[in-house]
Amino acid sequence: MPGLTRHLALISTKVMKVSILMGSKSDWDVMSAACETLESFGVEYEKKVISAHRTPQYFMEYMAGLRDRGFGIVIAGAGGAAHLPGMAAALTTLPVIGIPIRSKALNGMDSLLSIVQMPSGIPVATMAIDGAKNAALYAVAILALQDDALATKLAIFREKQAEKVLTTEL
Ligand code: AIR
Repeated sequence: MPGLTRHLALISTKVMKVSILMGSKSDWDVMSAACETLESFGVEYEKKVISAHRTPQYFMEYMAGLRDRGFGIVIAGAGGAAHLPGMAAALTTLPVIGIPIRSKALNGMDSLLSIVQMPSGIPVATMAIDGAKNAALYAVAILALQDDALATKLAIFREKQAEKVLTTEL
């Protein structure tokens, strides 16, 4: 393995995994963007349907083992009375990023307010309604604090994005 590649590979071993949770399979259309984005950065993740209301016991057991299994961040998407991100944050000291999923009845305002209005002491970094891509980018930014190779990938992503705007012709 050439010197630089070997060096980058060694740095990359420090990257922790991301746990992607969603309250229902019906959230997958939105949440898949988080998976695709993490894949494009080469960040390992696990995806899982888990519900604070429908599978409370399993949820608690799953959260208890996360840190020991090498996870560094939780991304949790849920709709309606969306307790998943807040409860996830209560059950781990890992950073939790919440995604309010657009609901039919209230267009996602219920999800947004359920997730964003966390009482003091247990924070959830709340994204926009259906903001799964940004959740993944935020996770990448956190992981990049300890990973130079990932930080470079993020900088390249930003450059390409800016280039796209600057070269837009109408
Ligand atoms: N949900 C599931 N358990 C607790 C909550 N808040 C959410 C899901 C989904 C919505 O309920 O995250 O957005 C509707 O789920 P379903 O399974 O009825 O389609």
